[in-house]
Amino acid sequence: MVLRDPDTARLACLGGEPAFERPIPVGQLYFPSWDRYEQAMSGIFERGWYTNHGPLARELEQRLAAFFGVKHAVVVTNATVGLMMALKCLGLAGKVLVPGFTFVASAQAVTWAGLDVEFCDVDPVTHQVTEETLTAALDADVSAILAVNLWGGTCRPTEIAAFAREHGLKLVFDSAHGVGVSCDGVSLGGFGDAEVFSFHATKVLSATEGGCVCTNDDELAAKLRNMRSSYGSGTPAQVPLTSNGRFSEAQAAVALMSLDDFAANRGRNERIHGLYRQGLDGIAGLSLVIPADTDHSNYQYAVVDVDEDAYGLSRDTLLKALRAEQVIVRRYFHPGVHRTVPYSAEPGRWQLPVTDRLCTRLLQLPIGALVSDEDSLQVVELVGRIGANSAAVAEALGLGA
Ligand code: T4K
Repeated sequence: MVLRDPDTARLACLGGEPAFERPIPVGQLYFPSWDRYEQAMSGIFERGWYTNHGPLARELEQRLAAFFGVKHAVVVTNATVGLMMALKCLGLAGKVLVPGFTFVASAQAVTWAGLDVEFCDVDPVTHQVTEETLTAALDADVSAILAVNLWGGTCRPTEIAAFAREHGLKLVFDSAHGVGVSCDGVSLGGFGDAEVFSFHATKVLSATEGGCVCTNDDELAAKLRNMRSSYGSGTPAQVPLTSNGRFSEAQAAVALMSLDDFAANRGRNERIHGLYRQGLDGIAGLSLVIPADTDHSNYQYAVVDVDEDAYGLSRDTLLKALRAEQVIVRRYFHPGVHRTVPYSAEPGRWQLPVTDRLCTRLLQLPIGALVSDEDSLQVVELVGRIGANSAAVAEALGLGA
């Protein structure tokens, strides 16, 4: 990434040139070199087999099962479809507990599966669901929990699984952020009835679009494979509906290369995350969120908590000032899912003070393939300079300090 001279540049929101010549986005965007991609694609063209459980998709399923340490890894079009299928295959009825602080897809999948969403809050420090936040939302109509492992951290899945067992609830983990993450030495993948991972381009393990459902339950795996397409595959199993959640050979080729590169890409993320942490430590009011309860994170996101009083600017003003510099920061998640359609049709039904508060404070910084060490240092420098000029920045952006 080419930087303009940081010493002479004025902040872009104060009339200077953007610090970066090209946008640097949030999102991992780790992709193989063109040569490797071309070679993989030419193999697919030679075989003339492009989708419908081809050899690369089958190889990927085997390698993923070993990677996650599970009996079955069922690859699917994306994590959203994987969540919908897992919930549907479990034959649930009534309500499913879902955190309000998550990506909309978590709750939408529950609704698509014909179930009712019951939102719960999250822990203010870890941002994850806990036994306490689940208990506060639990009632007799709840049949399952959709727990989310956020940010490359975990919600302590062993404890959540014990809670689900104690209350006779099914348990699915939305581990869209959690590829290669472990808790107490155990990899995510085998917890609960099923765990669902995302291989979107913005994830550490990428298939461009993609995901997988992991389970140790043979019957559930057979159902998932039969629900994944209109004609089923593998062991026949009765399912209430079929769909098209198939994985193409092109997706599988990219995912296999991404799996080869995973350790290196994770290591690179760890380094950038460390640089952000070190740099932000010296800026009042800002702190980098450490992925919760994991001994091995993938550093899927670099999440900053903005304390407006101490930093001098709100999260949203900082976001605008950074975007003016071509640092394309995001505010995951905003607003809380309970405030989005269709759930917002019942205003006031869910009181989620922690979720609401986090939605105003968190900002994701660029991390992944397009971010060099130098870029991350430059981002930290910009964040410091924006804070040091808080009054002028607030006035220029018209947002109030
Ligand atoms: N559960 C959770 C907890 C999730 O976070 C997600 C998805 C899911 C379930 C569902 O997983 P999938 O069904 O997607 O497999 C992004 C991702 O699309 C989404 O996968 C992710 N989580 C969510 C948190 O973020 P957007 O709408 O913010 O992405 P987008 O397109 O704005 O991209 C982010 C940045 O990356 C932008 O600055 C542009 C840049 N970008 C993106 C793409 C796709 C590129 O430069 N090139 C690209 O190809 O949702």
